[in-house]
Amino acid sequence: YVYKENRYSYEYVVKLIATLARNRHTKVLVADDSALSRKFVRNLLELHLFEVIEAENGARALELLDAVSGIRLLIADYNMPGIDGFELILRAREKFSREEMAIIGLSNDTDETLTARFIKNGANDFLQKPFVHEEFHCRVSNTLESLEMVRQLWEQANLDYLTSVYNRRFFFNRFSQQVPVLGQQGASFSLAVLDIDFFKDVNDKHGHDVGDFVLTEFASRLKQSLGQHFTVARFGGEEFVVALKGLDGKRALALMEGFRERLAMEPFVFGELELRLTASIGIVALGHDSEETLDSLIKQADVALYQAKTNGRNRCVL
Ligand code: GH3
Ligand code: MG
Ligand code: MG
Ligand code: MG
Repeated sequence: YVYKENRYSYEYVVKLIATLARNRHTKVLVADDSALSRKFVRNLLELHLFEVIEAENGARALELLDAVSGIRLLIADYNMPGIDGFELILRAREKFSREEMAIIGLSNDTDETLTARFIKNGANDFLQKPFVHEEFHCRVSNTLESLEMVRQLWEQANLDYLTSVYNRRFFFNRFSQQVPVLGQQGASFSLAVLDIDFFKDVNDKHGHDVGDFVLTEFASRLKQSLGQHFTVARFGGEEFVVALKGLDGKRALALMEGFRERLAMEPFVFGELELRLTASIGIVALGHDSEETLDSLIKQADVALYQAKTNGRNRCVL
């Protein structure tokens, strides 16, 4: 219909359909004290199938950002009583990075410095009220498109391509500076290195596809078993590392023992195949007042892992 009526190019229409399909699951929070303005923006967004959430002031917007997960775009009016658009954006950016959420500022103020100020505070773009329908949609789709590109780049740089858990690069970025600080604070922190036992046999007997399936399933079981609180990374091959922030050696050992036992009990099912697999786990705890680094911790965990392997596999060594 759009194609015929507007004589858009075929490519444009294909892109539009893809965009609409994506928008359907995209949550947008509209923070504006004017009910009329909110309704206007809501209508424009709904025309393009976005899921719209409204906040009548800055404080409510912050509440909703906490309560509702997966908001991809915040449209924030500048003039609002209490927390205004600037403060809202500053506070929203403390919680949501540019990879997670885009922000567009709005105002009917004619102050020419507003655009720059909004963007300096963390907005991706700015729109002057009143705006026309077409401009609004161009800005929104450009902003979301670049958000998607940044997110994809971020994923390619930080996630393991096969299992989607974090990769080595992410793990080092997150923890190499933290470990010395945690050590000085005397905080509890443990690290576990896991290696699947006789994994090469899986590849040799059943092929690489089954090997890949096992790695993916192993990673997701590990993540599920540990919960959101701990960081799981694949360091390469069939070796995974877990950061157990807040856990001393004893508690880390108990947690990893639980995982190891469940792993050994529940076979991996791939079509007709039922594979029983075990893993060996090396654990190290950060000592109090230590001058440990992430590298030194990993080395020690590797030594413990080697012990677990030579002592007969399917065990944890602390
Ligand atoms: P051990 O109990 O001593 O750990 O023995 P193992 O067979 O698990 O260990 P080894 O290091 O000898 O073999 C690891 C194998 O993992 C060899 C390699 O081909 C395989 N591998 C590494 N990366 C991948 C991958 O991405 N996919 C698949 N399918 N296999 C992989
Ligand atoms: Mg206002
Ligand atoms: Mg192995
Ligand atoms: Mg290995």
